[in-house]
Amino acid sequence: MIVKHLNDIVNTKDDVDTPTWNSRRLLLNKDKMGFSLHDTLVKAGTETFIWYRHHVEAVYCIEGEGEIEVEGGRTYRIQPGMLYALDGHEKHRLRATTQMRMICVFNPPLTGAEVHDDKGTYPLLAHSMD
Ligand code: 9YT
Repeated sequence: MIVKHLNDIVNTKDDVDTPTWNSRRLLLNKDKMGFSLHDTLVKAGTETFIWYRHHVEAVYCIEGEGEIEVEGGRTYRIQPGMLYALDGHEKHRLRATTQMRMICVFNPPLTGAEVHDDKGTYPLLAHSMD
C-alpha cells in the first residue's frame, strides 16, 4: 500500500512548475498503479494549449474558475465539481480566470519528467498496462 501527503511532493522533483501550471504528481509510473494522479494548480490569467496525443486524461476541478475550449468544438465553463475527460485526444485551450485546482488522472501514467513540448504534447515515456 502507498501512503503519501501533498507535503511530501511539494518542492521535490515530482513538483513540476511551468509558467502556466504547477503539477504536484502524487502517483507516477514508478508507483505501478496503471495511471498517474496529479494535484495541479492552473495559474490565474493564463492560457495553455494542450494536446495529449499519447494519453487520455480526466480532470476534476475542485477550486477556481475558467474554461476549456475544444479545438473545432465547444467551450465549457470550468468551476468546482466540473469534470472533463479527454477520451479522444482533443486539442484544447485551458484558460484560468482565477487559480484553478484540478485533480488530473493520466493513462498511460506519466513518469514525472513530462512538460508540454512545442505542440502541446507530452512525450510517451510509459506504456499503458492494457
Ligand atoms: C489540467 C491540465 O491539463 N493541466 C496541465 C498539467 C497536467 N494536467 C499535469 O501534468 O498535471
